[in-house]
Amino acid sequence: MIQRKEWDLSEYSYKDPEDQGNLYIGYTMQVGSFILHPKNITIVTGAPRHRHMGAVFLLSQEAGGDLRRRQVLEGSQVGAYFGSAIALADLNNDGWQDLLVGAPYYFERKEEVGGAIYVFMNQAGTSFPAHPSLLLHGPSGSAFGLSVASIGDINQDGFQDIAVGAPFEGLGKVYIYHSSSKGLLRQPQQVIHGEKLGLPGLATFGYSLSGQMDVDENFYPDLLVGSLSDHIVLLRARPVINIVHKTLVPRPAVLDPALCTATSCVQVELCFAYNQSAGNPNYRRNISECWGAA
Ligand SMILES: [Ca+2]
Ligand SMILES: [Ca+2]
Repeated sequence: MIQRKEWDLSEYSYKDPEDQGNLYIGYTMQVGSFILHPKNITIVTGAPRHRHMGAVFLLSQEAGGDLRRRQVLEGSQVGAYFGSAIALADLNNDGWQDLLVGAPYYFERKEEVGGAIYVFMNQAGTSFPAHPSLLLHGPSGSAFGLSVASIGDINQDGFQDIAVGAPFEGLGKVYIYHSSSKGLLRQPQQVIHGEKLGLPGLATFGYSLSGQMDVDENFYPDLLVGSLSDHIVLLRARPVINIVHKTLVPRPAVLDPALCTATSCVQVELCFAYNQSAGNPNYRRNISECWGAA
């Protein structure tokens, strides 16, 4: 690994003590703090051919340019390509980054399962459990988990949300999951179907994902979805609006056609106010509207 600093390059290398070769370490990679240390960064990298089952390596930087192996999370099925997609997100909001690992070729023949996401909850920076706390599956042949991304808090409830691609399910689907203080919720909150986007030629929708950017500046993070068919789709998160007061007052309350004029028969006054969770503590906007119509 080469890390660019301000003016120079720092080179760190990892030498596998078992030297198996061809494990494809570095196939995908995430770097951050609050993984195994509050300040020091941990490198999380997938090796989908490790012992034919796949693995995710957690490495720390050591003095002298070495990367030290801190933990290895291993896949559970030959050929599932465990570790070919990874994402970090603090799902339960305890301050520590949790880990999601894709295994898109996982299958269970009898249950018609194809593709999996393993969810590993961080044990307060000490380590990750060897077995996932939650295993999500897609349908047969979907390659569910070929992509996974942390997409920010799209519903502004204080918990990070996750997108998972299943690019071979029909024209491709993207599953949106919310989380809570207990971690990721098992049932998807939303499934976005490539078929319903009405884009001619679209296929393999959800092959890649990139989240957390607010491109339209409405304080909600948006999501980019890639494909192999020359399409990139931008999905913009909509604001969550709560109507807090509303009144509807017709005058007169009882209509008398004899009192109608040529231009007016009844007057209606509609008033309402709403608030909007914007996720930005500096965002303040009081909006109230009042209309009268005759
Ligand atoms: Ca956490
Ligand atoms: Ca959320």
